Amino acid sequence: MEHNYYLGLDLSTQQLKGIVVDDKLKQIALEKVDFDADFPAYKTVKGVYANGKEVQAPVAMWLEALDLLFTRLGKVVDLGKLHGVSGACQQHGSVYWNTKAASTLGNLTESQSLKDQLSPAFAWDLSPNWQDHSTEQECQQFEAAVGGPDKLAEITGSKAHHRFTGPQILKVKHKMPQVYDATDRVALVSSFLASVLAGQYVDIEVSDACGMNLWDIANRQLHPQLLELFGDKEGISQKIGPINQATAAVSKVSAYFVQKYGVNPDCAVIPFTGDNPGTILSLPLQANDVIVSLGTSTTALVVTNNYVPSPLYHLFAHPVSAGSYMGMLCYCNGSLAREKVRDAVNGDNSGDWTKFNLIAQQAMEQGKVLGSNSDSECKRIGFFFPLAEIIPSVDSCQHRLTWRGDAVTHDDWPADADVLGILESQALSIRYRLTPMLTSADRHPRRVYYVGGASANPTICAALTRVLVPSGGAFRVADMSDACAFGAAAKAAHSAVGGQWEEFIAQRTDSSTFASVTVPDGSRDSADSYSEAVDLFVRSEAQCFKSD
Ligand code: ADP
Ligand code: XUL
Repeated sequence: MEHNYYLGLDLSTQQLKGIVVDDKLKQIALEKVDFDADFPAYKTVKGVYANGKEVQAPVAMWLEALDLLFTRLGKVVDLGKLHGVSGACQQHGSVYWNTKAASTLGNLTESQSLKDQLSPAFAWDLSPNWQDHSTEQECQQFEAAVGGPDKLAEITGSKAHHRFTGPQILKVKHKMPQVYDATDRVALVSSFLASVLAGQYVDIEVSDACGMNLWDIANRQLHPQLLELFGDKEGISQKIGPINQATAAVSKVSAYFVQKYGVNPDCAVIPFTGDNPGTILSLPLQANDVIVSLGTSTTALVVTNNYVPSPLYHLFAHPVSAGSYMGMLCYCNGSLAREKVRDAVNGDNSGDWTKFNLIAQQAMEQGKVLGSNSDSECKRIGFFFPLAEIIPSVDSCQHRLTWRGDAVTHDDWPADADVLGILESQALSIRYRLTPMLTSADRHPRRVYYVGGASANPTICAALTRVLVPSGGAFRVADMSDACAFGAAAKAAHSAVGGQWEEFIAQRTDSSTFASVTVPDGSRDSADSYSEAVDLFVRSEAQCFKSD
């Protein structure tokens, strides 16, 4: 049988990636364009220009990258079989189209490059990147406009963040009024790329819109008081355009790609989303499932039906399932903090995890919880933040608390206790923050999937799993480096057949490739050894971080 193909694009900070899959989501091709290496003329460093607090990327480079990616894909795959394209792009970035854009997009000719044709269609040749943190003044205005960070988080799913698009657009209005005035449409990186593929403006997609600090999630509208900040509510609403909640195709692909690269003229463009929402589309997640990314930093993504916003994390509308959400917890201190403990117990810088794992394994086999067995009065909770932390929002610090009943002392631990201490503390913070978002009867996650560097370590994953107590098991997923491009390809393929997303992705995932996480025997005396530990964790946070 002839298979249709679907393309998922990932326009990230350093590269543009394309994955082609068939309708069973089997990978057919993967090609990449590396911005620094493929386009040295732009002189970007890791894909951006960093100048103090401002971090920006040249939009023309992305256009060149798109032409190059299609050239590369065309060499390895029959693009005539492409029936759909979607994307998952770096979040928060914005692209400023001018009044020439709509007609230029609609009249692209194959005889010239995208860059040559579209460069005159921008009011600004740069796009602020998510690493930009130059919008302090605008962030304060956003929070003040609605009554503070809690209120802004309640409305938009996040408190004000420097990188979020609303404050970034407002800064453009303040600092470059001529750019703002010349702007016909402000796109997110996702809707910008979709628009080039479609040869017409494509609306901003709802999940990615939640990274703007402008979208009122419950009332499904741009929030009027926040729009007021721009002086002209009508004007800014028109520049942003409608927010699209549809998963269906928004158009056919532009004739440019048909004529130049042989893309099937029936190839549909399906709304593009952000890279984090794209990531949750790469695994067979259901409500209450969690991805824990154990990279340099720790990120936890949860699929939830409960909208429980907090200034400490982010909530986004789900990119496919209406009425569902994605919660995102971003911690600064992840692997680096664990490495410090590892080096301390090793007494050297060998980078070997053997001793760290052995100590953790023994503690788990002995059924230790908070550093001691259940009959002991003494319980240890530590905070290991060699870098300033986001959750909670505190400067670099370290605390080791020992509780005996209600009495607490500081810093009387043996060094080895840091091993279980850091793993418990990292997991308890995730557990405490996830619980309100979970709708399962036991308020536990269904499944937990570990990804990223430290997911290679079964002992670390077991220790975290012991705290998180998922009812449906925990799994280590080997390689998620292409997850958001794959998630976008899956979104495109799903759009062609429709139906329930969870069923679609589950039927097309080979779960036998996931490694099951086994928690050592000693931990099984009770199904949830940590239920009481959460309270003590919260009290410990209050002790150490009084203002939070
Ligand atoms: P990034 O988030 O920068 O993409 P990775 O996902 O590659 O990084 O994660 C890198 C981290 O993974 C390293 O800092 C290292 O501490 C951790 N890591 C890699 N292998 C192991 C292991 N076997 N045990 C524990 N940690 C590991
Ligand atoms: C999320 C964020 C980053 C970018 C990376 O809020 O800023 O994850 O999406 O591309």
